[in-house]
Amino acid sequence: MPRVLTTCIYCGCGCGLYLISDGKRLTGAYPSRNHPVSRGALCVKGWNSYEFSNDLNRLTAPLIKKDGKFIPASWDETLGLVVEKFKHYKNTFGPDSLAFLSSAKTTNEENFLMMKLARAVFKTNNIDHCARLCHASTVVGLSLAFGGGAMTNSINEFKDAEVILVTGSDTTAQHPLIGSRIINTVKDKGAKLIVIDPREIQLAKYATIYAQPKCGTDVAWINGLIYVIIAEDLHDKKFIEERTEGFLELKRTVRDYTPELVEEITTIPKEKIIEIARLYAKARKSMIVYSMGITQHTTGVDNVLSLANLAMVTGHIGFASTGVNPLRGQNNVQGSCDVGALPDVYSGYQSLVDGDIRKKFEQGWRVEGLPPKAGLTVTEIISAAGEGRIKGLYIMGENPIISDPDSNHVRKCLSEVEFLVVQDIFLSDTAEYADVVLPSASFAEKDGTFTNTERRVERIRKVIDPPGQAKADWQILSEVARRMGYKGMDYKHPSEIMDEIASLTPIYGGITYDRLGPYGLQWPCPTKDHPGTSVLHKEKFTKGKGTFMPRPYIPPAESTDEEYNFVLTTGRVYWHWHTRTMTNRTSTLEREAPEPYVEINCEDAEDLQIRDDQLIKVSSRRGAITLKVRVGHKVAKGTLFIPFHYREAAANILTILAVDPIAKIPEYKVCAVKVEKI
Ligand SMILES: Nc1nc2c(c(=O)[nH]1)N[C@H]1C(S)=C(S)[C@@H](COP(=O)(O)OP(=O)(O)OC[C@H]3O[C@@H](n4cnc5c(=O)[nH]c(N)nc54)[C@H](O)[C@@H]3O)O[C@H]1N2
Ligand SMILES: Nc1nc2c(c(=O)[nH]1)N[C@H]1C(S)=C(S)[C@@H](COP(=O)(O)OP(=O)(O)OC[C@H]3O[C@@H](n4cnc5c(=O)[nH]c(N)nc54)[C@H](O)[C@@H]3O)O[C@H]1N2
Ligand code: SF4
Ligand SMILES: [Mo]
Repeated sequence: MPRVLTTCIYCGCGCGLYLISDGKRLTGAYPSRNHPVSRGALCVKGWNSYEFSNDLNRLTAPLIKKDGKFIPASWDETLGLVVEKFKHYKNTFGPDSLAFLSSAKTTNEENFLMMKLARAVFKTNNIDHCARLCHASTVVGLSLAFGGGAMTNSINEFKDAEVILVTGSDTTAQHPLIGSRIINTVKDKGAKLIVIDPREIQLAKYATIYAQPKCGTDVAWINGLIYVIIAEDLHDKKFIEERTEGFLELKRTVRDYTPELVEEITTIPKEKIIEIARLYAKARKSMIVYSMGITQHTTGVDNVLSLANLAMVTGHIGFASTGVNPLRGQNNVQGSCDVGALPDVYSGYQSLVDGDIRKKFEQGWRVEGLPPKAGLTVTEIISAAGEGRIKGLYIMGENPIISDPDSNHVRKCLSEVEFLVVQDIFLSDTAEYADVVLPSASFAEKDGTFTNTERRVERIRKVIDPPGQAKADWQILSEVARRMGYKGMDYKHPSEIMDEIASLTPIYGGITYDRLGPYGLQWPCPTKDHPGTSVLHKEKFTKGKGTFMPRPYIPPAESTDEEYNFVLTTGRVYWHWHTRTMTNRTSTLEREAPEPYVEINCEDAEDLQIRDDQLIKVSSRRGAITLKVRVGHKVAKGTLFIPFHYREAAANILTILAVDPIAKIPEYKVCAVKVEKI
């Protein structure tokens, strides 16, 4: 059977896998034995990643909505309509009446083209993507502290860590191949694991210390650890002196966070705070791993800054098996940020406020007048669409009806926007609201690159043809540009787009398809002979000195009260992917987790007289859903957990549209709800 080496479509681990086909359809997938991440293994999603592409419900023709019904149309007619509408809005209401949501499911080349289309052709910076909902706090926070917002170290370094502190990351479920590395290091090499998570996740079983904080109290316990570290003289004075600034301010801020106070705020026993501080600080090689439990808060940036403080105060950064390691979620969310699908930067995080950089892109793209003002973020775009400020909205490979906070608000906004284009591989819940739907090729049907969580730029390769008239996203975007009269977006192959990215983006400067080989290259890779970089901030931080930015503890936007007396936190399960467009079309995955549920603590279940599997109603100030309960010990008393995958009982009907003031990330991890038996 023909087999092709490619990269998994699901998570940011970026496993290498072979797809097998019979020439027409995909028939299987298996791991690459020598790949640096997968090393002969895949998780269940990787093994089954071939199935959804074959689904009979794939979009196969462009669709135009007429009298509320989708009618198949030609590419010519459909793109003609898109360009006519977008041109009209641009000319009548100005470029900022348009907005673009890009996609971390698509390639670097496609994200680069979407931002080029928005900026060079339509002259707006209203472009963003799901990183806003995900690691926006990381991009802002780690840039402020270190000068760069990416994972500081690499997956292969987990094996030599002495201590691994995991917080707000259900690693074995969401980054399984990293989860198994962590478990192996603990079991085979005796590394110590610290897990701090409001849910007793699988990794807690392997932990030397497991602590269960109240949701949304992270700054408090992190400041508490730093308090103990300084009080017990465990801080790295040489590192602080030589490589950082702002230590005195840190000292001043954390001196209030005694273990007693921290216990009061977080419910973590004070002895545990002391024990964790000692364990993390005393080891030479301590790694911090975090994900959405840290970022998805109105204090997301504060949380990230606090973790950066913790790493710097102990000197646990700048060499192998240390660092602050945000696990990036989508297969290509790292890359979508890297190539500039963000409202305030071009590719390589180059600021669009900087006139010289704008000039460089104007010359590279042969255009004039690139807009200098930062654009709107995801949630701002959706609200602006509802208010009529955005007239034309182009969504590629995102499903905000299910994934954005406060779904009822999103539904209202998307039903009111004048003209909505959705480009997807399936007719998603969001596509139902569209005026025009454009059918895309899946990851198995095109060439390109994804960048994984450890900054590894890897190839994906075409295995089969797309179904019907579906086209690769980069081809569709190029065609829109061409029809707008722009001549700078004709490419024969995505490798030419990568050459353009490299020419304009210093951190990708040395990357070419020829050089990527089977296992990719890790950026920064500035020149054609550079081998790539596994550890960041080695001799000095990207910004020079690392900056301590201490933050006080601030409670979440919504707290519980007499009526809404439960804290709801939301997240994911091992078997499903986000809005389930792909995993609900994969038999093995769908069989394992076919329906929505809410986790509740045994004591609460007893108080409320509800049994396992019983249907209950959960409501917030935004809406209500009905779903089955799972009674257990995973969450503490007073807390509920709902996976947000299921349209049948969408968790985001309940969540709150409150965002971090700087990163604009929504507070998906805390809101107040009530529970009723039905
Ligand atoms: N199977 C599967 N894998 C995925 C995905 C998927 O949909 N399905 N999505 C991918 C994407 S895009 C992402 S971003 C990642 C997300 O990966 P994770 O961040 O690991 O996943 P989540 O389930 O969102 O939440 C992580 C943890 O945060 C904890 N948590 C909740 N509230 C708090 C809090 O206040 N403080 C702290 N410290 N922890 C808290 C939860 O209990 C949970 O264990 O996963 C990626 N991998
Ligand atoms: N309550 C709650 N909500 C959350 C979160 C949470 O923890 N709790 N997490 C947030 C996070 S971290 C994230 S990343 C977001 C994810 O939110 P989304 O990005 O909206 O979720 P996905 O389901 O991954 O959407 C990807 C879409 O791309 C389509 N697609 C797949 N491949 C291709 C392709 O090659 N081309 C095109 N054009 N389309 C393609 C899929 O069919 C799907 O419709 O959800 C956020 N929402
Ligand atoms: S760990 Fe992530 S990249 Fe690897 S096979 Fe599983 S979903 Fe795919
Ligand atoms: Mo994410």
